[in-house]
Amino acid sequence: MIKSRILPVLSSVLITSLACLHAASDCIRLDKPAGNWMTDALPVGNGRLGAMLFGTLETERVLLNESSLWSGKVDPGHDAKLAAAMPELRRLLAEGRIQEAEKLTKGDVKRQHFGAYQPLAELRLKMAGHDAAPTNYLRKLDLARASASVSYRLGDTSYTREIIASYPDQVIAMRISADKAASVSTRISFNCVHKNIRTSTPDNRTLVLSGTMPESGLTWRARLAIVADGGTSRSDGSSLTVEGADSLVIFVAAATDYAMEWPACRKDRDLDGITGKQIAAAVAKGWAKVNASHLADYQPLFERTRLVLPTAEEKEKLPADKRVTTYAKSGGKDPGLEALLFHYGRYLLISSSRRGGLPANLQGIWNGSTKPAWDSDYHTDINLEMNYWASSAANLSECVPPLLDFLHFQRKPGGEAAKKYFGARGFFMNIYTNPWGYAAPRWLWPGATGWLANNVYDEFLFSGNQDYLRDRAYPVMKDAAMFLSDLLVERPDGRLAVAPSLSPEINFRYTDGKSYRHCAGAAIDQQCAHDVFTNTIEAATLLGRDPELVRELKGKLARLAPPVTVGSNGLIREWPQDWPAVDPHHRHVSHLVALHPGRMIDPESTPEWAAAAAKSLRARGTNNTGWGAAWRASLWARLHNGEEAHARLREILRPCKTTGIVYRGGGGLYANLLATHSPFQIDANFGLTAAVAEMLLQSDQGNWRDGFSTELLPALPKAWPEGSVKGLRARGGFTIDIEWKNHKLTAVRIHSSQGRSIKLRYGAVKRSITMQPGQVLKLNSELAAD
Ligand code: FUC
Repeated sequence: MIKSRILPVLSSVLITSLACLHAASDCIRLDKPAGNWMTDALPVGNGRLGAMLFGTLETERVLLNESSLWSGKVDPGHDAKLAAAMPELRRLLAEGRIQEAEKLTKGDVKRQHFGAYQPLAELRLKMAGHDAAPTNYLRKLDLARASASVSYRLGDTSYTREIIASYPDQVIAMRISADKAASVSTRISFNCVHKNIRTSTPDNRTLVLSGTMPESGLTWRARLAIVADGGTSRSDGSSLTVEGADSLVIFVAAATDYAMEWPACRKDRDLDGITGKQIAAAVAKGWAKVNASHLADYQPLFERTRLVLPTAEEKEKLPADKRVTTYAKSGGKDPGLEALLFHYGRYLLISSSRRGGLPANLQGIWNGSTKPAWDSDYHTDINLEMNYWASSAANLSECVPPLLDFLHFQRKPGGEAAKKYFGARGFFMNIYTNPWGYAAPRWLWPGATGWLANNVYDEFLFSGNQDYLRDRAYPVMKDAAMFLSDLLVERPDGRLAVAPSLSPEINFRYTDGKSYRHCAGAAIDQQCAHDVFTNTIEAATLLGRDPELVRELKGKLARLAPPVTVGSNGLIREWPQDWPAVDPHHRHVSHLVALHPGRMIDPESTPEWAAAAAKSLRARGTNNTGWGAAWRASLWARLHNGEEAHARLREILRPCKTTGIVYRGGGGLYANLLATHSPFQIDANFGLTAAVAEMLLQSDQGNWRDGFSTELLPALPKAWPEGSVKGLRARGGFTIDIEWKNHKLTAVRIHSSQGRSIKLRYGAVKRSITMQPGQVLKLNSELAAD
């Protein structure tokens, strides 16, 4: 034990000086206009409203999104035959009669009105006098200010367009300015691909677009207002025209009548009133104050975590697409780009997931297509989970509420499905779902609720916020635990296994040489059940709740078929027997949930499992899709293998050349640094941030009562000889800053919000420290007080 020293928080910030020197590293620069929203346009968002700036000269295009604008409608998808067959199906699986059971899984679950996440409209600005070729063209996304901009020179006039999405004011705001008076003339309109729309211009400064989605009747509104400095403005029913202004500000508000309320999923809302108020308030405040409120809201979130990986200055000035190409060609020699992507993941999460909106979907909130890949939905077999891995470790609790709201909502349709199909308590979530609460078991995979419940418990372990645990996380955990408890069947050996069960999206080759999917007790489901039972027992005990459930779960845990087993080939078993994978290089590595994000496998406490996990990862191959690479980076980090983790990051940091769906060998980045599967799928942006955090700090071993072992720089790759990170979180309510040089730790700063004990570890050096709430400690490379 070392003696602790209380230091004032502000005076002991180690890293700020370094961070200030690296302002350029916060920018994604591009040297040409966007041709395509997906690959080139620059995203801003306030959690609910998203916008993408094209920076096109003559006709500026800004793609607009609202997080609840979905096609489709509530779709029960009921299949009475499957529901009736379920008891028999579960019995056959329990007895290991795979072939007979598989036949009963071929039900007829409907998926007729699932819908897809929709773009709202495009804002178009037809700029007068913009037909010449520009000079000094620069398009830039400034992560530190959460603003996208384009600047260029035409003749002797310099122009700038800047766009932000404000959370406090709930508007998108855009400012167009020039360095010569009366140079801003433009015609403003909405370009919208939806049917059932209507445009109106109630006055010369207001443009309104109204729409109704055909299947659900969901109504929506986009309201735009302009504030011109000088010049004149007029309207014609579908556009506004500004002539000769010195500068121009455009505010856009948007809303739908969607509500996360089951079963209606809609609520009477005065959309004109809501958007009208938002616009009036923004107009009254003006650009400067709206921007100031935006920065006051955004910057504390963004700035609380800062990673510095020194890099050659000239690299920071490269256009992002060239920078990625240079990185890939040089075999990864630009740590600053990796740091930029770490920050980009945080930026994107702050921009796509704030209280009051839906959680970040497969594309966050940025979609320009009526038929986006995988409907830009919520996939629960890795994607939704991965979207929220970074929120805990990379210090963004404020981004978690939409996920909790969504899960609370899903408890209702999912509760009906649990009862109807499985006769179970709790709730079921299909492998994909939507804001319409789609909960029909198209896939007979019951692990989603457990996996997501473990995600949200993890947020408590990091923050230590007991109100959050009691009111938000625990009800979800309890329902998930009861659901998986009720799904257990007894195998002939007396052990309990989840049934029906499968390993998402991958089949096994059974003894008859044929491909099957369903079994009792696939590894992922046993692992999710083990973790959700353990976590629920821990949480219920802490909260003094549900003693009977605790007894039940303890009993089930004692009889649970082992969640982690090693097969005769030395790999972690994915199914209960040594059945080989039909596709041994499949992108999903579901059987390794126990290593990450789970906490069962660890190089020190379970070395044999860790060796089998490493072997399993190698066997699955490299050259992965975006999220596949990001997950593997976190998995290798947990195995303390910084080189493999870094190699997986490098798989993400390469140019992506296609916008089509690629299942194998996909991945990479577009010019706007959005990650791809391909096509664009935001999980790898978030997953990369989580993986980098995991490489620098790990606190997975331990529990809330006894504290967590917290490992500094557990998977530092050779490519990062020097650097610093500020504001990463460790389980137990700690925030940690780390500096290193020549691959060695040089300084640590720890802040405790809860005043608990922490077992610190750097290589062979270990120290246990008990801290007071609010205490800050500075330690040296020997983990001694500095
Ligand atoms: C899962 C993955 C796919 C894709 C989709 C959105 O189904 O297997 O690769 O990421 O989600």
